[in-house]
Amino acid sequence: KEVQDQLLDKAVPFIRECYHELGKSESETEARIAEITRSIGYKGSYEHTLQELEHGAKMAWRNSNRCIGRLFWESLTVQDARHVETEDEMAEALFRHIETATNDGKIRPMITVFSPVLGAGAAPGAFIHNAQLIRYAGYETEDGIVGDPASLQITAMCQSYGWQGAGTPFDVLPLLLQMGDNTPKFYDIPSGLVKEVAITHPDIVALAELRLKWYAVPIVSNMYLEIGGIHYSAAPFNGWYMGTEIGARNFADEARYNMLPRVAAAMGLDTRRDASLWKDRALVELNVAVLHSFQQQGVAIVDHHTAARQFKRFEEKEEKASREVTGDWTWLIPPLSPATTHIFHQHYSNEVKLPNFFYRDEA
Ligand code: HEM
Ligand code: NRG
Repeated sequence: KEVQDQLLDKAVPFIRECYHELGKSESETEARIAEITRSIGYKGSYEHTLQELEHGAKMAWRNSNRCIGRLFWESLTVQDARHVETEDEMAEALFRHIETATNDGKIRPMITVFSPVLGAGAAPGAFIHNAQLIRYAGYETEDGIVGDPASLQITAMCQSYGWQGAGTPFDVLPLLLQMGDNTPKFYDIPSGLVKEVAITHPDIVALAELRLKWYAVPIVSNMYLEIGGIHYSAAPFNGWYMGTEIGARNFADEARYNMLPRVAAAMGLDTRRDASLWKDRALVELNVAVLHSFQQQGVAIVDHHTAARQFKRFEEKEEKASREVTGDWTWLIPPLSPATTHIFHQHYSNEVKLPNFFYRDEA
């Protein structure tokens, strides 16, 4: 009973806000609320219409405090996969997501929404074990870690279910999928679906010799989507990369690919003294290389200066719509030259509005 009241307490404000934004009439709104109230009383839950799901997902992106890419929230493509019942069907829908979102490099922001977890007696929910649909494996070996150290746990889990990787620094992990209480199943992603970008620098030739590459599309799959009190536990979404995510973090962090010493060596920098700022110089050129390579190979990417200006336009657009922009300053500022963006010099309220995305507990 309490649970049902809590659900209704979230469903009602969502429907009012959603239907207001969609320009629906008072009577249609109240009729829908009455219908949802009946449904929750009768079966403990309710189902979103396709329109509610689509607009709710867009609102969740718009409310994502850590996201600098929110100007484009209205352009989100929603794949409704709520009818999916088996791991095989999940894999099929996710392969379709990867292909549609990649769009040969002209990346489309997209989300695929599977059936929600509805609790006792209800149909089992869908679960994706991977943190992103496409990510590189990480292996503990005698000579240290090979691949992405962030993937050690998921890699070991895939191996425990029978997967074997080639053991290169850039093995694409399989999807590890689960319906309800089933044993997870792994699915290799057809390699033709995984677009990758080889990293070269416009004038530092030696940088290509590091043999770096990265995948084109970040498809986040470790968050659940909450709309009107309903939790969609599998709702992977993607936009395109901001260059610093790859160049200033994935390649640069000591706990990730840790490439700054090798980039500095390729540049012939004096790495004996911190005060030579060799790390900073290596960082800038590594980030130049990432942006250059994606652009040259026709894959959408945004630099942090352009992204910050787009975020400024988002702030102005929201102001016009009489909505307050909330944000998490610590995440919105880029990890490279943060003070060159307006975001650094401003304050943001980190209040959490709904609908939104939240981290899942690990399975
Ligand atoms: C976080 C950029 C699209 C939702 C981020 C971050 C960046 C970013 C740079 C910080 C990531 C980090 O530091 O690890 C962009 C760009 C997009 C885009 C350039 C291009 C269209 C989207 C879409 C959604 C979304 C389509 C959802 C529908 C989020 C969320 C986070 C986030 C929920 C926080 C993730 C977390 O807490 O781990 N985004 N984003 N973004 N973005 Fe976006
Ligand atoms: N930093 C992570 C990706 C996080 C989400 N970033 C986006 N999201 N751009 C990484 O793989 O580097 N998005 O939906 O576009």
